[in-house]
Amino acid sequence: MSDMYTPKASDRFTFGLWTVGNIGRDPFGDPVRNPIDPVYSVHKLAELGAWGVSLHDDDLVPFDATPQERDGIVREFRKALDETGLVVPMATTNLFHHPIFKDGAFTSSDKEVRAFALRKTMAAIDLGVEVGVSTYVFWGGREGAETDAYRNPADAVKWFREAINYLSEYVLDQGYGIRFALEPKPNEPRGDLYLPTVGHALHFISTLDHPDMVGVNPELAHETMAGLNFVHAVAQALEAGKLFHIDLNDQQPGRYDQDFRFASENPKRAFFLIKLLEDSGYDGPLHFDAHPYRTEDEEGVWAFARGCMRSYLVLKEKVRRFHADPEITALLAELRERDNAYGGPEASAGYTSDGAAALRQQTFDIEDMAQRGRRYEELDQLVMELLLGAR
Ligand code: GLT
Ligand code: MN
Ligand code: MN
Repeated sequence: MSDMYTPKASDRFTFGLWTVGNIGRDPFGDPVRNPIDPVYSVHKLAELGAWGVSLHDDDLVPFDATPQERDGIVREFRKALDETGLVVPMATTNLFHHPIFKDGAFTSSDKEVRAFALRKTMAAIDLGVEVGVSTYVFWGGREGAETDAYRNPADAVKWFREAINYLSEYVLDQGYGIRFALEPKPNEPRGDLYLPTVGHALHFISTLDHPDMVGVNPELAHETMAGLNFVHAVAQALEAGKLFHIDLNDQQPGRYDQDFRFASENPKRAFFLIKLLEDSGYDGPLHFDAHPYRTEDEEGVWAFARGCMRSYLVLKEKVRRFHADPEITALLAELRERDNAYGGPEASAGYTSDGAAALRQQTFDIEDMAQRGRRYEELDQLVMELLLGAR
């Protein structure tokens, strides 16, 4: 069956190999699904209408593979990409699974571990470039602590910076022409992670040697875990020109990292997110970093993947209808007209001492300003009725 919500390559949907390949292990239970061969995932995702896949080095090439094994695996994988037309816009390093990273990778207190993490990442960047990536993600899953009794957290930030600076130079030295995207998360698997939110990451980027090469990869679940509004985080990243990539999924606040199917928990938030992305002209990958429920077999995995993409397209259509809805557009126009009626001195004109003097002299009708209703109840209800299918 195909309808207007059937995804196609031009929709730019991508999935991590680790998402559809998630075997449903959790801290309390063993895997419930068999591992899926990346080559098979590539074919299945292409069939479902995805545009690309992303990967950790270890998703494709096992940690202990020999160079010959590695080359064979990469050859087969590239063959699958050629056959299907799927692309790999993003890759990343697994710096969290192996026991050596138990106290961090770039921020490990152990200097030798920090050096190994750097070398592993260089090799993973080489692999990413070999499969055609343009963005390289850094998620510091183990970059954090349960206790601050030993490591000074400021040293951790410094080591993190040194690693990103080093790897930026590596990329420049190799002439790779790729960009980095930092992915914040407040906690899990560590008690607390460094660079916990998009805001922290944005400031950190401004302290780097090559800030232009580095942006963010915000994840809906992660900001939501921190109790924050993901749409606002993405807006700030966009406004700073730093939205290099995005991880779409869903999440209830105050829970473990649920990584639910996109829009399955809070479709209204997802609607405002899509509205922001589409209205801003974001043209990067729409990357799903979510997991099928642990209850699912393989069929459920593909239903999950299809569901992520369909929900995006359904809500994108709602965004189109929002902009075309006569009642909504009339209300917006009315509000805007009144909001912009003021013609006196203001911040957008920039500061001049004459302007500031004029502002001091400006007469404001405080009573009238205080009385103005915002009509957001009306507007939000129109949005709700649109989402609920009543208009
Ligand atoms: C891991 C994490 C994700 C990150 C991935 C990239 S791995 O699944 O939960 O949020 O994006 O390292
Ligand atoms: Mn993620
Ligand atoms: Mn997550």
